Amino acid sequence: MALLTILRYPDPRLHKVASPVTVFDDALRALVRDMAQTMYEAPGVGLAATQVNVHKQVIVIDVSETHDQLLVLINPRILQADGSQVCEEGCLSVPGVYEEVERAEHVVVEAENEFGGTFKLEAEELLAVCIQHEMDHLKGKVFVEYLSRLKQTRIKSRMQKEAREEDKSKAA
Ligand code: GNR
Ligand code: NI
Repeated sequence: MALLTILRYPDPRLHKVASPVTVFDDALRALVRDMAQTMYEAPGVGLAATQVNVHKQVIVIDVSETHDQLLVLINPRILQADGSQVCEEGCLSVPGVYEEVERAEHVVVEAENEFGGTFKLEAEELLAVCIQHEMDHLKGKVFVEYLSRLKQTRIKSRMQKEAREEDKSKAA
């Protein structure tokens, strides 16, 4: 098992579009395990492969309080989306930023698991939000892109400043 490095906004690699998974092998299952470990350790309720610089359609999610309900979504596609909800979102790639985003209230998703089996999942509330947030990552979209240009600019400069300060304290 290994912890993976999470890319920080505004890293341009967060805007790459992920390719579908075609081979369901041990390397894929190792990636899923490492992503799950990285998500639990962060801690976060979801992680997309894009965030660990792997540009394949792989997502792990666990919104349970007990952290024992791991969901693995490979090549996810939305079959149905309806209603709307506003949720305060955060992102492991944009630490410290929490902003409200409007999403579908209810989604039906089809995906493969890490063994290549296809399943359907119906979700609402935080799980539905999380699925949409992670699927955006696979398309190269970060949640701050839903905010005003002014907020995006402020968040970008705050992240860049924090990255510079971290580099300085590492050098010292
Ligand atoms: O840990 C996370 N929490 C969260 C809270 C509200 C809406 C979405 C999320 S996803 C986020 C982890 C993450 O960055 N996934 O990409
Ligand atoms: Ni995120």
